[in-house]
Amino acid sequence: MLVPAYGPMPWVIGVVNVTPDSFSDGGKWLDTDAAIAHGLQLVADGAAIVDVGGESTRPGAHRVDAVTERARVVPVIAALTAAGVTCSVDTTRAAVAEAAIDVGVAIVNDVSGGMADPDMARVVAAARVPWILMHWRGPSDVMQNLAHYGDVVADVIRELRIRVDAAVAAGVDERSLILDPGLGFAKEAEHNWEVLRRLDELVKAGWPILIGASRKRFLGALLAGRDGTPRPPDGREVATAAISLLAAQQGVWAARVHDARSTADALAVASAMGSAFGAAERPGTSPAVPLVGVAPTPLVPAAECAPVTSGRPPAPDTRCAPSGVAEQPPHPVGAPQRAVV
Ligand code: PMM
Repeated sequence: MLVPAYGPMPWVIGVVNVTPDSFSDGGKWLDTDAAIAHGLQLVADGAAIVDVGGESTRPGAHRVDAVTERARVVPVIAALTAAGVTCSVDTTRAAVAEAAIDVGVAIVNDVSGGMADPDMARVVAAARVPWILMHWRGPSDVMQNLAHYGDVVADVIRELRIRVDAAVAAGVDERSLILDPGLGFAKEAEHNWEVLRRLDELVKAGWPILIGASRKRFLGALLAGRDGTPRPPDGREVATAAISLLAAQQGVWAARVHDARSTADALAVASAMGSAFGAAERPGTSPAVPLVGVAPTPLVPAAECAPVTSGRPPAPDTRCAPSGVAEQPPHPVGAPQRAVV
């Protein structure tokens, strides 16, 4: 399968952390039934995709074993997929990704960009599922020691290109890749803000871009009280939605958030106002046009797709869809989005 097409607005990816220790919602969805119910709620709130993870990646986190991680995510993904929800699995382990694929996961979200498990590329290539490659410099317990950059945006793009080349060399279809600058991963607040300010440069590099700013520590610091106490994670939703909107303006493909409703609402406002967020920025697209009531670029059936030149994914007018997949409808204001995968 190839990457879900761009929507008129970025897709909202809702997060379900089936973990006891994630920084913002640890323990809330560790129970399988609670996690499933939360995934369904995220969709009702406007998420197009639900990202299910079984291992915390917060700074300083220690690893869980693969058996535990798999046991957390597989039943949740199986149930959500059976209910018609498009799911991604947030894992750096090939064995967990494989088990998730077996129960219908549509996308692999790998915060290590394929670096943590050398077998991941093989699994993704064999299953032909879209693969989110995040910018990563090392595991959570050491990553903040690695936050040294010359020009953070240029460095992130360069290091992500290396991950793309490695994926392609391992047999992964380049058109199935989504890139993510990895906000908060080996990055201090100033790096996160610089990346967000210059997201358009990442978008222009040519791949669909996902951002994951939701509730992150740099927002807690931004919104700190007068005494300097960081705002707790559940008070960072408005800031998260503001970032989603500003990222939409720069042409990102999707925003990964814990609270789907606030981001979906912000994007619905932009859509209702006829904003053409990102249309001018996306590779190969011509000048911005109002998106409300305008059908998205038709998708080309996979069989008719031209091969991709390395380093430059197809322009949207040659954007590919898997055979038999319907083109996505324009983003309906107020209604949940559905992804095309
Ligand atoms: N951030 C977290 C986890 N997974 N995946 C992607 N692609 N991008 C991110 O920024 C990202 C991620 C951090 O932990 P959380 O699940 O509590 O948000």
